[in-house]
Amino acid sequence: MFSYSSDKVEKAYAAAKEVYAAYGVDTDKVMEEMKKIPVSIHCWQGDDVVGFENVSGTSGGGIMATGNYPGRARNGDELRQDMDKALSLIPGKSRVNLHAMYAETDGKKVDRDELTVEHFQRWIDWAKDKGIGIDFNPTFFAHPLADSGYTLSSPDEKGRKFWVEHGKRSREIAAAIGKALNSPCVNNIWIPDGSKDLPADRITKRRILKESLDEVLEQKFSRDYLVDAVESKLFGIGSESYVVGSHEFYMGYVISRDDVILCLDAGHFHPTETIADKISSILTYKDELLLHVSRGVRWDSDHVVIFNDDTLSIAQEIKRCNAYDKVHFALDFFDASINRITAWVTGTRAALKAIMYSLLEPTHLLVEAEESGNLGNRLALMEEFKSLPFGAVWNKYCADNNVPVGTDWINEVKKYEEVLSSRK
Ligand code: RNT
Ligand code: ZN
Repeated sequence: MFSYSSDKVEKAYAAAKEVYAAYGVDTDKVMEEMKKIPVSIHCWQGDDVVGFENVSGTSGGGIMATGNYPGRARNGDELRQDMDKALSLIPGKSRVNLHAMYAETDGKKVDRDELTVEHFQRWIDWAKDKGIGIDFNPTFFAHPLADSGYTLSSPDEKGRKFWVEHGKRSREIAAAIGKALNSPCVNNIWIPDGSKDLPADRITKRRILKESLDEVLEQKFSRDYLVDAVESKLFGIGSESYVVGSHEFYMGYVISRDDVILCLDAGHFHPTETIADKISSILTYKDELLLHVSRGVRWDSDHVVIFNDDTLSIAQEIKRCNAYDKVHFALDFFDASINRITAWVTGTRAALKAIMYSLLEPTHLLVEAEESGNLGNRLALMEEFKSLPFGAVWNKYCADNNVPVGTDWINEVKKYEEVLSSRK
């Protein structure tokens, strides 16, 4: 494989800088801007969404990690070790996204309605040490009380109460994390609730869900520590015919309250529907938005993110709306069939590339063509901009951030296979 010398990186960058400058884009400034746009990396790619609660089997709740690549992280230390490796191959400052199921309870059984921030202290210390932020998610699946298929929308009052309590505790934990790390923690509520076959009554559960969310979100926290989000879905495995928390449901919910934002997951819509065009609509009504950048492939909503048109148009939309300070960019995928570090690094580097590509776009020239009514030029420029020397700027950004340039990181993962293969 080809290894870039620093001389090559510098020379190519100097040439690229000149080209972009001619189009009115300052590449140095773009690299500075990149630093202010953290991508939130989900911990659950590292262990196939299993968690540390010693309940074996699949993740349940309408999602499923397939594959059996060796070396799945089995505890907090292994997961952090793996994330350390991945983070060392990803340029810039990322965030880390946790789920309540990654609580560390020292072998004690602590149910989800009993969790407190102390069960996440190791994560907090680790993140503090690295100077990164943490985001959080209550876990409303992989639990006996989720087996009915319903959690916050459950007509069974005992089950519902349990999940409401879990939701409340998760917000407390998230706010404490945000405070400890001095960076607002995004707490994202996603519930799997839904039904395989046609329900006779769709509305009762939606009404219950609204009530439950109101209860969970009742306590006020400082926006400096906590940002509340709700994530919609169209269908999942075993919830093909009905998902209580649909897009329309949560759109309505976030419009009805100022203090909760919407989460759009790229894999949660009709298979040919993309989320890029939704961004500007939502930002017309809301100041903030959470994205789960993922890749849907047929029935699966969670393939590893790649630098494709969908990912790119999401980034372009954020850039064109001038909204990188309003949109929380998180990743959500899990592939157990390939090296899990490779999955993290590929997906995150792809997302960062898309962000950088969008920042390097001479958008003002596109808008100028549009405003002057020259739509032929708008299209022509869009096409020509696709071959601007973006790769040279990306390589320079990696080099400046002391992470491998080009394909070099793949060797690092290869060396790390030794650690993975020792986990028998
Ligand atoms: C599931 C949602 C959700 C989960 C994670 C594990 O369809 O996308 O975000 O993937 O919470
Ligand atoms: Zn998601």
